[in-house]
Amino acid sequence: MARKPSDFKVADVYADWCPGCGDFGIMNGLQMAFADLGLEPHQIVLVSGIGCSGKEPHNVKCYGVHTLHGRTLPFAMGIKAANPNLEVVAIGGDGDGLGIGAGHFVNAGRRDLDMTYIIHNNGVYGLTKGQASPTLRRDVQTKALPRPNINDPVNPIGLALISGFTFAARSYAHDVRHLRDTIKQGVQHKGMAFIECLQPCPSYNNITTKAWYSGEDRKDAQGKPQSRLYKLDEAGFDPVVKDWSEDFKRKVAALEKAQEWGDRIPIGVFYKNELEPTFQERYSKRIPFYISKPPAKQKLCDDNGYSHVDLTQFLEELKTS
Ligand SMILES: Cc1ncc(C[n+]2csc(CCOP(=O)(O)OP(=O)(O)O)c2C)c(N)n1
Ligand SMILES: [Mg+2]
Repeated sequence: MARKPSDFKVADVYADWCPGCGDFGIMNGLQMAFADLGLEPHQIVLVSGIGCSGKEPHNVKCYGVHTLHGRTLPFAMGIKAANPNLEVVAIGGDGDGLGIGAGHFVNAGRRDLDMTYIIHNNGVYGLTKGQASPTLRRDVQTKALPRPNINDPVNPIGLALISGFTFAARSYAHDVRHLRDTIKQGVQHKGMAFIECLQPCPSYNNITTKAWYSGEDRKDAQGKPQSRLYKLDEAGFDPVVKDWSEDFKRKVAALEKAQEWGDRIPIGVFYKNELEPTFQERYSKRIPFYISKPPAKQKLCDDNGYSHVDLTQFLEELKTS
């Protein structure tokens, strides 16, 4: 049955983000992408961390888990490893994924499970009232900061590339069609896909606002705003690694693009490599029935509740060691 975005709406939950928050756009982008991909709600698990962004699973009809701050990825990777037949999408804030959760981010790239991770990049800790997040640039002073930010930012696309993510893309919360298409590409990608979603925070980030992204401050002679965002595919950028010999070249080109900020900000796919075997493929080589009978589908006990695993010998060994 063909699905519609409204099939992924949750009727009885009030989305309590601030008016104008980019989280609404990301929610719509997810619902549109899932519908276009022909997925059923029961096939998807949306896993979030703590932050305003952490509320996405409340508002999208599918399985959802709102986990601990910074622990989005280990939780989501555990679900995917236990049941590789599920479509797992991890989601969280820039503080959640690049501050407290940064170690998990790096190790997620290294493992390359076949799933998707989306970071809401608003430059602030929105939920806790606007402290500087790890992506806020040095010397920038958003309105909750008593002084300009003293630290340098993390580059999310750059970190994804060097950590081993096999797909790295960026989109924008207020360009929902672009975001929908980017999420679709991320979900369809064979391997660990990372999507940075630029997102204004109307309450606490008064610097990179919606008006700033759309270039309201720099109109042309006809009075038309000159958007700071431009699309990589329209600029002729090719992110796809077709042969290992060109991998380094594509990574360097992607890193160069990831450095661009300010007057021109690229969105779209920076890097894509499907030559790398995924965690699922590597694991299936060791355990051939891993996909057909993954851990989540195996019986742990008999009908009387007794474990199928006989721990007697193990316990005896423990006693004597
Ligand atoms: C272990 C732990 N440390 C700190 C907090 C407080 N806290 C809640 S949300 C948050 C940051 C949220 O920022 P971000 O991840 O960027 O999400 P946003 O609200 O901007 O979407 C912090 C520090 C917490 N909940 N748990
Ligand atoms: Mg944030």
